[in-house]
Amino acid sequence: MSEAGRFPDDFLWGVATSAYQIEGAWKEDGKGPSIWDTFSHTAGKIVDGSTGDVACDHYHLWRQDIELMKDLGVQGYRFSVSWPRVLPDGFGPVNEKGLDFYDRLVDGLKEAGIEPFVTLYHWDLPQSLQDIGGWTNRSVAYYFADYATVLSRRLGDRVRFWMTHNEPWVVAWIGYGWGHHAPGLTSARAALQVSHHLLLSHGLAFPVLKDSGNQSKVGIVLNLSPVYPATESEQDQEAARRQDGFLNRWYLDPIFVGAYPADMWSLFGNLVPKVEAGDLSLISKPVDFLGVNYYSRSVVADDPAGGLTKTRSVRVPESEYTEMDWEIYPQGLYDLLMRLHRDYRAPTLYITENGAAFKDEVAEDGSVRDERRLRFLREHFVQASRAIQDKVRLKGYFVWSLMDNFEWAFGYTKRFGIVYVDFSTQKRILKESAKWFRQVIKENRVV
Ligand code: IFM
Repeated sequence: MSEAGRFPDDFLWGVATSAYQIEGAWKEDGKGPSIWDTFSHTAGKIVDGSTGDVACDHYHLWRQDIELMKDLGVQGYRFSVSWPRVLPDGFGPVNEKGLDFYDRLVDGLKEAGIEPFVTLYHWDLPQSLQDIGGWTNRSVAYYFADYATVLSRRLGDRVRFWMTHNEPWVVAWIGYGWGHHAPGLTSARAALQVSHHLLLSHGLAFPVLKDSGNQSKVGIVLNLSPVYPATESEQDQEAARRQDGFLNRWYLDPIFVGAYPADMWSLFGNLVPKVEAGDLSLISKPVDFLGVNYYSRSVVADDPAGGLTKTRSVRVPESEYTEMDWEIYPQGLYDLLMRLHRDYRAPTLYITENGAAFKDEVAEDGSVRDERRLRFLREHFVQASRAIQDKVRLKGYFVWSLMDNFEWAFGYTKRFGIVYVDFSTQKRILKESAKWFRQVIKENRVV
């Protein structure tokens, strides 16, 4: 790559979504309930009282959504499969109609020349598995591997790129540690055990997906956030190291080093998970790629009253923040990619999610002028291109998200899409950022 901001010829541009956030059809065609159906139907859990019952109605509108992607010219589409749509009880009899949906979707994408990137778990655990303890129960990791077998047998002749999990840190801490996400538990011990079982399930599913034919490439997606100390003081630097251990190294080390970070193991004390012999060697089988979800950095100060890691997040007054109140810090993407390259000798990398929520409005002329999102994406693309120039093996970039959708505990109050969705009519409108992205893809450079 010579010219700055130009991407390699084989670079893949895509968009990402997840099943619960867009599909709707929550109890159609034999789908079983997921923990997110239960959670969103529980009063007080979602800020606007909404659910994913209908969401973007993608289950019915998927053809139109493929047309949208075709129009944008994306080369890849990252989506997730709803486990309870395929296996209503999490294991046992397959729901053929549910599996047919993904079969048709994959065919449709292939016909449109769009490469499917399939995530197996993007948070919608079958409720029946939660009834036996969810991810705190080691058996669920084995059920996950069986679920992987079902998918690989049915889709493995056409799907080349598989991701076992999306953001295990979020599943563990926000779902089981702090209770803001399904299943709504609040136990640090559970969160750490869940983290381990998620990684174990990745290790168990990995060979299954590798065997699915078609030279499949298998990876995992982590939410990673470079951590910076609030000041240069030794205490703050130590605090940053702990926070990095908590957010990043607790997942990266088992996968790339085959061990949990010793400093964190001792910090967690008697909360550490039960790990059986052989688990870490399964978890550390070399992945074909790492999926990186990057949204923001983390700036922390030492704080003895600051929970497990004894840290406190610090706001940066001169920075701009998104609707999620996440600091916009494009340079963090470059720092993160370089660190993965340097410290972990990461194999192929994909940015599997990057994007931002802003207040979008439809103007009188019907357009949605989301200049801030456009600027956000442009600045992050520039950092990605810098990292490639510095030899990082970054092979693709998926914008989160194709369209506005159900943003978990925030319901429909946060819009991340490059396509606007009017949830009362299901009308889709390309935002300005989407039109600009189309041009980036066409020219394969930051325009
Ligand atoms: O919407 C989520 C997605 O499901 C996982 N990564 C972060 C996104 C924005 O919060």
